Amino acid sequence: MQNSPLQWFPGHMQKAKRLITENLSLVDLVIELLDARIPVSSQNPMLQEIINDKPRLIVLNKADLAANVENSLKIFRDNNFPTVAVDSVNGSGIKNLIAQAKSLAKPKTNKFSKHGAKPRSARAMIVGIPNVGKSSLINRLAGVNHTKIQNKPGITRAKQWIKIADGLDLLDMPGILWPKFDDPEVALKLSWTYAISDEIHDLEPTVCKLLETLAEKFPAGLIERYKIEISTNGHELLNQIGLKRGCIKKGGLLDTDKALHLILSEFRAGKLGKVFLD
Ligand SMILES: Nc1nc2c(ncn2[C@@H]2O[C@H](COP(=O)(O)OP(=O)(O)OP(=O)(O)O)[C@@H](O)[C@H]2O)c(=O)[nH]1
Ligand SMILES: [Mg+2]
Repeated sequence: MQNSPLQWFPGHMQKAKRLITENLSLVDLVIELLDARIPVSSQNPMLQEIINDKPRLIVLNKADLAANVENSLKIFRDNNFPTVAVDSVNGSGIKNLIAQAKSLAKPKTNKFSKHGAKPRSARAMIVGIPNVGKSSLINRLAGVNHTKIQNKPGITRAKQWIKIADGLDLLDMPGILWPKFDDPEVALKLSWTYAISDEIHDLEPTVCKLLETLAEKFPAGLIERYKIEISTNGHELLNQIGLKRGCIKKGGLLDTDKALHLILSEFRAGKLGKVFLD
């Protein structure tokens, strides 16, 4: 069982922090990977403190699944955080990411170009909460599938430098940061997007709340996918979807478990439309 709040007791947080701190001295900048659907909720509360004055590039990943991406970019940039949006699976935004990373490292790399020598490559490391797409981004940047990827939180392992482009090297060991567990609203969003694993919470209230939120903010996706009547009651929505999609037990009763998993997996795959939940 990876990535439960139990895994992240204070000793583990200290260890995660230490691993990042150790690598920090090796890099010129930190790439902070966030989920574009929940760019605030997917931030680690202590990152700023951990990386201190090291240049930071914010990357809004899974932009293909997110609404309001331009607005999110604007908010971060207006607050003086260099920020780009990417889709690590299909590769959109990656060129811009590389350019921005190199540019942020310039003050450091240029120091080595005195006397006309070629500046050394910029060095970066990726950090982010579980399942945000760290391995996918590394693979996309590296252009080869040598990092283990799986849609399950907490499986990243490895360590070496990868040459990404002319002038950019990446540490092939992302920093795994703990998600925000304290605020129940935030924890809910992290469960929906699978930064917190399904085994450790009760799926029914989680999914009902997701359906209520989607019905309120993004009803078109629900209607288009399931051809249901929009309601403000999550159980009512769950029931309608389950029955429509044949999640039925003997005797015609709703197979709740099957319906819950179906909805979560379709939501996470973007089949209910692009969303913004922060
Ligand atoms: N649609 C979409 N899916 C993505 C994107 N990036 C990653 N994913 C998916 O998100 C899931 C998690 O990706 P990983 O790259 O394994 O995430 P990670 O941060 O390395 O996860 P851990 O190592 O478990 O902490 C996988 O199913 C990926 O295919 C993206 O930009 N768009
Ligand atoms: Mg990984």
